[in-house]
Amino acid sequence: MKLPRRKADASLDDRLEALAEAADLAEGRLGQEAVDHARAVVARAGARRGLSVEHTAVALAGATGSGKSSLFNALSGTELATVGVTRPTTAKAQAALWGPDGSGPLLDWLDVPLRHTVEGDASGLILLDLPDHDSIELSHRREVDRLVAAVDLLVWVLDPQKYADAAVHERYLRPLARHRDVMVVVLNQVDRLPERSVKRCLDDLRGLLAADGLEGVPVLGVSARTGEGVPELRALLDRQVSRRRAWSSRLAADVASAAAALWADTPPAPGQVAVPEVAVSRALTRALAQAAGVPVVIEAVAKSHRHRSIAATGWPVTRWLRRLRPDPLRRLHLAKGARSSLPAATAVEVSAVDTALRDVGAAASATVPEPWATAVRHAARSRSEELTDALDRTIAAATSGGVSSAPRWWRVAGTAQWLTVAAMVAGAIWLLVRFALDYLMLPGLPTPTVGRAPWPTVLLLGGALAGVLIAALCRVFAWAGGRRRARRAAKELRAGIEQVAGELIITPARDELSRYTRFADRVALAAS
Ligand SMILES: Nc1nc2c(ncn2[C@@H]2O[C@H](COP(=O)(O)OP(=O)(O)OP(=O)(O)O)[C@@H](O)[C@H]2O)c(=O)[nH]1
Ligand SMILES: [Mg+2]
Repeated sequence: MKLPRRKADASLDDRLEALAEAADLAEGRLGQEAVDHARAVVARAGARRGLSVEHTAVALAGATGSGKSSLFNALSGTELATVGVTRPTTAKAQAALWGPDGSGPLLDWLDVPLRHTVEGDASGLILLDLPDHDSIELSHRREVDRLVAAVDLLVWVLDPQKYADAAVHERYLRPLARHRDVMVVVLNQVDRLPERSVKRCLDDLRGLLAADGLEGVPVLGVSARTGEGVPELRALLDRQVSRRRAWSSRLAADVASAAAALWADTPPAPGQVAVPEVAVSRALTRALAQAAGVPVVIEAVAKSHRHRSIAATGWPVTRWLRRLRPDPLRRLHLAKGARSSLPAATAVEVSAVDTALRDVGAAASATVPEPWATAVRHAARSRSEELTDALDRTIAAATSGGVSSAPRWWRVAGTAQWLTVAAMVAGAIWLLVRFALDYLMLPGLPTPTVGRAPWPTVLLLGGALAGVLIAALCRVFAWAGGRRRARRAAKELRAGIEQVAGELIITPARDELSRYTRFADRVALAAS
């Protein structure tokens, strides 16, 4: 993905802010080194911006014996720096100041106590002679690294013998590929080369620099001994110093490097990150429902309704038997907070949930590069420990009424059933009275008939038959009602489970995706 040029480059302020936020967002996701580096850049930029912008700190850096101190003297027209034959010579950096007013805090921050004022113009140039970067002395290398990271402009002093040394190219020049605007490379000691070799040597050096990613960086052939090329170098530095922008170009290059290190590759343009929409999948809901025992609960809802329906509308003669049996829903102890008696998820169910979670993670992270993809997958599982409890609560809430309200027809059927019992009892008493009168040989009562059937018999048998028929009919209704309630409960439970999955699985994954898109956007802005 190529970074499109923005119409108006973002300000350094915006880019620094973006880098700081990108570092915070990358915390725990990307390598700590890149995150720390980005934070160090932000901190350094904050410090440098608070110091003199009227001064430009220029460092002469290079291998031991390349002639940094000699060039320092040649540029400043002094003998301030010790030029030695024993290597290494320079142990502590020192500064030559052209116009020292107001440079104190900047030099304090650079931690360069050795300072000399150069008489003459007060351009604001601060020239620093550094120790050798390839030193056998660790303290020298530390000093060099500290100052190379902090100064506004870098002059790499190479010499004909060592200009191709891997040390300077690999350790310094290549990582500073984004700093070509604040860098000058000089090939010192050209007086030691036959004239015809100078150009060839400089071309060779340019080729090496291009391979380092530093194509177009100014390369000058100079001699600190004869003074050749020194005025040109001085003029080049003066141009940079008079612009008073090297400090901000340097910080901008630092921000770009740090942003690139955070991204590791070319960052996408802001707002161009493809982020998948993650939703609760059907497979996930199904797996969670199975593992949470939803089918058992739904079945119990249907059975409970039938159980209570029969208890309310069954044949009164036998319905009390039904009351002795427990309600199938209550038997599951689904009340909130209580330990339910739902069977624990089987290994197959657990692994189905696992697969569903993995699928969600894979779908969510599909268009996201590593290591963010891993972070998204982790996020999808980050709260999976909470699933069991949350699902239990959802089931408890969905069935909290436990038993549904009694439908009105139960009352009607119940009353009808009592009427059938009343008819039976009336018929039975009537028959008993008749039987007693007969037994006592008393004159019998007149017995009205329905067709040819006597009334008491009709009442007794008809009541019994009607009771059984009503009970049978009610069973059909109860069965249908149970099914309906089970469907409603299933729907409610599905909605509840989707909500739990949304909260505990999808939202963390989405949050991580948003974190990634924000990060990508911030990095792209910082790198612009
Ligand atoms: N012929 C020639 N010799 C030079 C030139 N510049 C420096 N030298 C010599 O190279 C040797 C090292 O010079 P320095 O200026 O001390 O080198 P340096 O880079 O400061 O070395 P360190 O302080 O050890 O890092 C000295 O003997 C200088 O006289 C040059 O342009 N031409
Ligand atoms: Mg020196």
